[in-house]
Amino acid sequence: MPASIPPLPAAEPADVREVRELARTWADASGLRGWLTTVDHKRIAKRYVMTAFAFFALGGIDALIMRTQLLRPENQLVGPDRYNQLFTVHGTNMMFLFAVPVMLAMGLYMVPLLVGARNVAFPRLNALGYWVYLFGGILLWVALLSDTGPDTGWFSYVPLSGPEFSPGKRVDVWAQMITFTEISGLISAVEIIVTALKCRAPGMTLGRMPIFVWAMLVTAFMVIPSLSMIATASQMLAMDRLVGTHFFNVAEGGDPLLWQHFFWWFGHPEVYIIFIPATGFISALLPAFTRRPVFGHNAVVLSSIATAFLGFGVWVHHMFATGILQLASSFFTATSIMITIPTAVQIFCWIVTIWTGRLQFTTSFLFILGFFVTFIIGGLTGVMLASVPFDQQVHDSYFVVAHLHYVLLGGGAFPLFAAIYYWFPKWTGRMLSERMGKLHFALWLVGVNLTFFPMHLLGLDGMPRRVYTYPDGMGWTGNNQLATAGAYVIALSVLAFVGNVLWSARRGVRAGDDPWVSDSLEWGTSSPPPPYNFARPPVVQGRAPLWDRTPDAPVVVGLATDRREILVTTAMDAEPDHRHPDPEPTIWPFVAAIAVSVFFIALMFTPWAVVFGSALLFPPLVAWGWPRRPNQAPGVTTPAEGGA
Ligand code: HEM
Ligand SMILES: [Cu+2]
Repeated sequence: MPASIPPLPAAEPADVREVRELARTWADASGLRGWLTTVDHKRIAKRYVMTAFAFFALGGIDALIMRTQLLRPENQLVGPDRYNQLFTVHGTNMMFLFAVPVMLAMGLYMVPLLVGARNVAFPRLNALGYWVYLFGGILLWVALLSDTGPDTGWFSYVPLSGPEFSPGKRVDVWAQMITFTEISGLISAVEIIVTALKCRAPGMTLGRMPIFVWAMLVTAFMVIPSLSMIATASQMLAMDRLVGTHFFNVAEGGDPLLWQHFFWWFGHPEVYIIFIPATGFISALLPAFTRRPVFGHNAVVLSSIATAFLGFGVWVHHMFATGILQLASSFFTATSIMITIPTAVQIFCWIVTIWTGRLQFTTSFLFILGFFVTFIIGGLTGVMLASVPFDQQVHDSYFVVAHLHYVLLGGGAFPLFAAIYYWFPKWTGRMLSERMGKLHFALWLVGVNLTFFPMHLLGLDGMPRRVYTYPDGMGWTGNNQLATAGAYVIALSVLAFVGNVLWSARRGVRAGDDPWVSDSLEWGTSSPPPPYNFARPPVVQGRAPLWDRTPDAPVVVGLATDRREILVTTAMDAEPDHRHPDPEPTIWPFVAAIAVSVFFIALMFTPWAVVFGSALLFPPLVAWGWPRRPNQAPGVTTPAEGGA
């Protein structure tokens, strides 16, 4: 930590005329047209985050209905058929429409700012990703409201989800909505990988790349094999259901366990796709609230990478109850326990950072502390479940529901809220209210533990998961009442959060450009950032670019101001390589997303959709890539000038 922090921001202000021209070049059209055509990563990512939170709220209402149903034994609020749809849509929504997209969206917003870039690598593709995600999400919720909600659980095991036991369209909705969200997730991953590797500011060698960017890069590399696996598997399921293939049909030589392997080869890494960005938030935030760099930078980065590799080697721990070979069970127990090692290394590094830091007890920091408590409980029950004899006992019981929520809420939602309190001033120029924030935190901490802790006991008492009611006299009533009360406390806490966001966005204290006196580049431009992020991209001199900056720090000059242009740098050392034109706003990704939606939704009804859906998709793709006249697409790739 520097003794005195050099004046900010060094990357600004460039010459007034230059800035005015940049503002004109990077401006979106006004009104609805601008809204539909924008390719600004910040606008798109903000939309992603807000949409994901809307899905979180819907999933929360769904959970409240389930918890209200389970308040009393023999309750009749919802029947078994509706309850099946409720838990399936809740789980599917929370995983596919909330947790993964919100994490990737945080990356899409913050990675370009943290590496000093003007935009993500492929801005139009990014826009397509958002629209496809939105339409897929709407499909799921419209289906639930019209009594066609998927009802075979968020992992849709065959043979239950096959054509024989699940006729009708419910499972087709599930299979197609998976495809929608996975297209969008894969797009986000490509954006993040290329932006992190090719668009870093000069001087930001890989060794100096912020831990958060590492975390997003590692996550993106996990997304590619795992989400493409589930997208493929869900299409295989759809084909079994719609055109009579037999991938999973035993009678015709297929194999239902194959589905489970496919699903969990995606499903376990998915947990890390949620958790690793969250670890990135913690590493990004701690320096501001402990006033020191994160202890063990290299160890934390290497642990993320190790987690990613090991994360693909544990999937069979979800299948211990299927009668696989004992040797296989032992192997996957070992890997599952092993994967706690890199996570523990990270947690110890953070504890040292906190131990030796000068602490600032902001709401953000409280959420980080809450993460430690909650996530560690989930981690410990995870180690218990990794042991086969224990898992055999509590498989498919409420113990598992308790475990998975402790991990997902502790390891995902707590750090996410911390990050939102930290970056909200970056996005809006205003602070979130600390008083409301502390109320939100207190209710959240109490609510989460009150809801999910009793579920451990219910599970040990033998209460199965996915049951719409239970008989009196099982001894389950008291703990169910606690859990339901907790769910309402969580709802209050979310209301406090939403109220805080709505109020603070308009009335909050003005933040200034760098309210936390942070170390990383995103705070080196104005808050909120201009559409082009940095008038003159900075040149990085150390791991904590703002703290390490000398007063005479150089900046990048020579990028065009009269047309959109970004600087491409080399992957390892971030040396200026060439200037690259950045595409203009366009409507075609939006139109293409509509065509994709018609394609996949019609596919639930007829295989001919492949033919006419492709025909429909062709024109927008052609228009999207149509070359523009030379004077509109200047300087294809010219060598960089200036630079450092
Ligand atoms: C915010 C408060 C939440 C509450 C009160 C809640 C409550 C519930 C309830 C009651 C169930 C059904 C249990 C059963 O009948 O077996 C459930 C299942 C589930 N929840 Fe949540 N949940 C919440 C948040 C989340 C979040 C944020 C995620 C993911 C990030 C999540 C992921 C899941 C999954 C994957 C299932 C399993 C669905 C299935 O059995 O197919 N939940 N939750
Ligand atoms: Cu797992």
